[in-house]
Amino acid sequence: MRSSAESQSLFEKAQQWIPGGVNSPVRAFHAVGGNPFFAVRVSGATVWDADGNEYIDYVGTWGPAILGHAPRVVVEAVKKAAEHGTSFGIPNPLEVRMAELVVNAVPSVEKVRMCNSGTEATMSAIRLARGFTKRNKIIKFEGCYHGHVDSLLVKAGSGALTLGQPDSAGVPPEFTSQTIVLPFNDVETVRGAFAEHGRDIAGIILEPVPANAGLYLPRDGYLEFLREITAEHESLLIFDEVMTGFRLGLAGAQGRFGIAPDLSCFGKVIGGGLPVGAFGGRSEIMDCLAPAGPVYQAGTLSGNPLAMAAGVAVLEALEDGSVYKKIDALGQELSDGLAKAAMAAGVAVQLQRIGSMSCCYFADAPVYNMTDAMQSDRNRFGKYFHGMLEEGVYIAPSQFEAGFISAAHDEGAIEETVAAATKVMKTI
Ligand code: KE4
Repeated sequence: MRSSAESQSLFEKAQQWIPGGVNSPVRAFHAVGGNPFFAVRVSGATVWDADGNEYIDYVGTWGPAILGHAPRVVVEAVKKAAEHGTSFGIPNPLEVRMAELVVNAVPSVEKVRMCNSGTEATMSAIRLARGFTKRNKIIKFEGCYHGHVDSLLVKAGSGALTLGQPDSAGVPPEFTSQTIVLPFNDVETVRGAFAEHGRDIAGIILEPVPANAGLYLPRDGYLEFLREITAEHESLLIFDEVMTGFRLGLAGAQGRFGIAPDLSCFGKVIGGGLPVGAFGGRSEIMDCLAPAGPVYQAGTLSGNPLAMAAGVAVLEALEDGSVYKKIDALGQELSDGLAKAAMAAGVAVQLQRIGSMSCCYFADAPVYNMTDAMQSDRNRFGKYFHGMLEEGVYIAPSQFEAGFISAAHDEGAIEETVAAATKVMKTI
């Protein structure tokens, strides 16, 4: 049995001063039961907790750690940048280099604005879409999570779904009255929404690969359909690539699926683990942003030199594409191994994967939307989570999250993980 005395003591103290003892809900283990461990160090594919336990980490700080934790290139870049100051609030060369890297990597992005989180990125992209089109309605999809933006916290995914609170307290109905929520992967309801509201729909925002209700893929032709119907009605197609951006390839999901959205949101990977978000798109849209245009958006720490240094180091390390080849191959191996483990134990699972992102649903049928995902056996998932933790493997503490492989994972880690799953699946 893993020792947890120090983490327990820290959690008791944390709960005195931090709501729920955590600074982000999904970390609290509510979906899987028990109390969270407290991390004290991460490196490569490993996390160490306050009691000295170590785990192979498949959460990767929820996506940013694509090179693994604390990669030398990032640590050195941040150290060097810190010697020159931690914040300027003045334009700096690193911001220009970051913008150049993003624009060169993502063909649909001609200009990009940095901010400090994925939430800020999607919130700003929505405002920009409304300002550019002079329309108000936004379509989002059940189970997609775009950060804690008031108008998008409606049937959201991730922690909102995990906590069974798809709609959040504190959001007045007026704030969501312009949000149309539809099932993902369903063409007819989108057609119906445009038939009813066509000229008032500013845009559609979606995760091109929804990974905040587990992970499911767009059905063949679905993204192309969204691209066509938004173009036909002069609405904007907004890809929330906070998770998939620079994770599924340099051009993210839009590169994999060959779709050019009008706006894209980024975060996670582009910050190398420091607080960063970004949104970008066609110049004619982006130039509506202050100070160039009438849509206001700002941030004290936007383009912060430390965050830019970390992000630039990561994107430059990804440029030759070798990391993607490695993590995609390891992703396939992991999914194949877990499928074998489940089969041997007679446990019904749906292993759903794209590149280095995956999810193991405890379900009998494939998952294509939030309704399907809700059929998964969350009780069994909780047992699996804790069983894997005991075996030294840390997966996301919720059925409604995705797992990530980094360039620091190797065959050995995958073999260890599959061996653990083979043992644990027999006990749940
Ligand atoms: P942040 O504000 O947390 O940086 O990004 C919000 C966001 C926006 N869009 C997508 C597709 C996202 O996945 C996220 C954040 N993802 C969650 C994990 N599913 C962050 C983890 C957390 O909330 O603690």
